[in-house]
Amino acid sequence: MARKKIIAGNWKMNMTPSEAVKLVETLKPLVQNDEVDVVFGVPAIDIVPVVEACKGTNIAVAAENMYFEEKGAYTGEIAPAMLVDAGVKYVILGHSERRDYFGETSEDVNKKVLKAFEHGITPIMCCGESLEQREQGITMDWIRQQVKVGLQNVTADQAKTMVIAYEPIWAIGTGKTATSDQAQEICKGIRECVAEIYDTDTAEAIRIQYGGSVNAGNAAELFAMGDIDGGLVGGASLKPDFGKIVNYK
Ligand code: G2H
Repeated sequence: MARKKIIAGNWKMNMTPSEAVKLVETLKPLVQNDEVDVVFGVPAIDIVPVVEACKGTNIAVAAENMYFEEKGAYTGEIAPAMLVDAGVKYVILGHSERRDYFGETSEDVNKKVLKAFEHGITPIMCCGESLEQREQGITMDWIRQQVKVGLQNVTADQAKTMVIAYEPIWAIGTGKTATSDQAQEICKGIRECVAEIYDTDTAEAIRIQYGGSVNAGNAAELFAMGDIDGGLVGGASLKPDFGKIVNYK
């Protein structure tokens, strides 16, 4: 079964609401491609205007984070039901910036993944190694651990619908992209890990993105690899180049 590519922008903390709407207007005509799923991952305050601006297009909107409780006294957090009500379809969870700067653990990520499924939001669960871990030769062990913990109590049927984003930390926003062979090797390893946890059908269905300095010049080569089902794109998703990435072929 051929997996549909999914190409998601991760705007990070970059656009005010009015800038976000302008960016949507710029990108809308450039990201028309029914052969891929196109997602804009946007800051919480941009979600409502961006969903509105994307109405009638092929673009789905993702949140960049979400809390794992239903509601209550969690000042500053965003509940899953709030995202659903605002029209969000995906949520980026466990990005390395959240893990490194805000202390998110794989256990937290797992709670969020389960809660997202409860609310019908598709998780884009991130994993990735540091440069130090790569140099120590423990990349795959580390990522297998992140994936296994992140997927605890997720059913096979749920896992089939979700997205895992492999993002080597040393390639994020640095301009250093993993080579297509390096990215393929780890994405294949993640798929094998999913097959061990569940079965081959689940491993064949789950979509695995590569993220880390994806740009208009390297997208085609990365996305041509057998186990790379698209990309999670940071810096280049804020520019018209994102249209070239979506239409990478
Ligand atoms: C990795 C990526 C988006 P960039 O964080 O998730 O960002 O493409 O800027 O490296």
